[in-house]
Amino acid sequence: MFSYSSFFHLGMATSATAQVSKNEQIKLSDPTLGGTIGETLANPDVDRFSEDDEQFLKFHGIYQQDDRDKRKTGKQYIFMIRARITGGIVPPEQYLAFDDVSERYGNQTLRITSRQAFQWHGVAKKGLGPLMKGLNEALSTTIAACGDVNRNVMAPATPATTLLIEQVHADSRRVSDALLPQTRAYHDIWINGAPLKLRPEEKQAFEDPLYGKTYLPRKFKVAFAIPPLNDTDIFTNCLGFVAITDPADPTKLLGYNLLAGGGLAMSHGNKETFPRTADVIGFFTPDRIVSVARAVLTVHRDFGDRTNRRHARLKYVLEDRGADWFRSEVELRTGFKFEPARAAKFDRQGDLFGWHRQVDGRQFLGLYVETGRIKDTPQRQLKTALRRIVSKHRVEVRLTPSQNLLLTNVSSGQRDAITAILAEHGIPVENQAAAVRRSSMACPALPTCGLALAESERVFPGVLDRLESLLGELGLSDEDIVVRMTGCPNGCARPYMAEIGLVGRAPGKYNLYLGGNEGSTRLNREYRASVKLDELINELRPVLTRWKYERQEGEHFGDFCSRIVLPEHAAATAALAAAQPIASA
Ligand code: SRM
Ligand code: SF4
Repeated sequence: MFSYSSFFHLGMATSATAQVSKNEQIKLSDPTLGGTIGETLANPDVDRFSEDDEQFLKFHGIYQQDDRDKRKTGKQYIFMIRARITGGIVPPEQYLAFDDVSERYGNQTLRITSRQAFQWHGVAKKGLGPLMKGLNEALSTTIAACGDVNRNVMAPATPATTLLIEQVHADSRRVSDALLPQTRAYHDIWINGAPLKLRPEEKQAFEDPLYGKTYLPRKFKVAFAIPPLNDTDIFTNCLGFVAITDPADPTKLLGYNLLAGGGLAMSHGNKETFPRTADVIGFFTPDRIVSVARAVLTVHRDFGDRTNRRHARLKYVLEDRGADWFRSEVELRTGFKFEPARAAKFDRQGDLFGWHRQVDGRQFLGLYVETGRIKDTPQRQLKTALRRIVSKHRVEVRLTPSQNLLLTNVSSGQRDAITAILAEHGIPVENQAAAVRRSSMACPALPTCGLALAESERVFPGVLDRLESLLGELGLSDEDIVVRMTGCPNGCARPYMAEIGLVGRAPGKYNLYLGGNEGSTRLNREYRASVKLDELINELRPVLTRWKYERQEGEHFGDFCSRIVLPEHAAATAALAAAQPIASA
């Protein structure tokens, strides 16, 4: 039988030891991933972890950051903690514990991420241990929420559509569990509070049964989707499972189409890095899902580039070696052949807002959360309202991949009381926000993200205000346009799939992308570079105006841009380039 770990020793990584990246050397120095985290945690005289421990901490779901607003007075270290919440499902007791630790040790906000998880920001070092303990006592975990491992597995959030969702969620948990790293360091440090005292050679002797000694060359992302709803942005994941149902019985899961090689990050000015949508590899039955997931992950483990972290994602393996090679490699590891992919069509994304009936007869409420940040403001006390609702009514919370939230499993007797609590805190359940707002996302960027080149979450509401008034002026207020903004080209809010994507280039400047589609199956393209924040709306005005007058019946903004605006733009750019030598001659 094929052994996952044996393959690793044949892989590219070990044969190229001389050139492997610094991160590879750090992982190899302590495959338990414990580093000296426990010792530093116990030392009250230091406010930060070493550079090596910073890398190990990521595997524990923790980022060492500093408040970039305060850099002028010297670095003030803070921590960001990310939970692992498969499919975004948060039972009521857990939600209350999450809220509690955010109040006590964080910055009094809870941040819903673009992968259905929660983040706590602004945690001081002395609060780190208690916060982690609080999360683990609530039977949650942060292990492998970050780092060169499989991250939070996404699955459709909305319980309204089909009974199939329960089966798909069960499979997402099986995959998530099967891809967890096995090191005991997490448990020893954060739960037992007593890191194992191992000698360096003992640490180096540890080998994870799936990941080997050096884990993956880079992060690995998995999502599930049930067509026609692409709420998990399935084509942007390293590994995607598309549920295929029996045409005669839509509640019967026949199997999954396997997608592989999606990923979004790029670097400005580096053409060797690019966003990529996943390839469709083939169909298989649900009983094989764990074996397929492990096989895809180990292909990444063994063939991913360990010398250059900018080229280390699975998408580059697919790009460089091709989907046919990849299929054969996965088949070799699973021991079965894929059937041809079954027909599957995605035609929409996003969430349902307001009250809806679940398939089991109960109800759920979709709530828009601006930039995913659950907080209290003078106008809207969303955090307090949710705490009150969950304490009193014990409803489940579901996080969506578009940074929104659902309150699920609500009985008809609870519905009016929940609506009333929300109203008391300034939150309507009908007409929660304009259509363009509800389809929007932004990444955190400044002041916490160390990689941000420009603002995102903090300026996004203002950008949406101006876009909303422009759409109003043009009589397009009811139009649903997917808008996403990030503070750098890493693409954490998946801007390259949006109808309008804004990507930070430098302080106050953004590249403007147009042309994503409703089903989120198509990448957009750059339309303007380095646009000043104040100029963004002026750039969009003529394009939106043309859309209003020239679109075909029912044509979405992204489709119009893809059909008309981008080809014209490409032709004009080519003409300009052709004219250049003449002009300079
Ligand atoms: Fe991300 C790094 C936030 C989803 C691509 N991402 C970061 C860090 C941890 C910055 C860092 O490394 O120091 C950001 C923390 C900021 C902060 O202060 O909170 C960060 N990423 C986020 C979140 C919170 C954005 C959000 O608005 O919700 C998302 C957390 C998801 C989760 O729960 O696991 C988040 N990041 C994504 C996505 C979207 C997705 O996965 O669906 C992407 C693009 C898809 C992809 O992976 O290709 C993404 N993040 C990156 C990258 C580029 C990776 C690469 O291939 O080069 C980095 C940088 C890195 O890893 O070196 C990054
Ligand atoms: Fe930070 Fe860039 Fe991700 Fe935004 S897109 S959170 S700026 S890494």
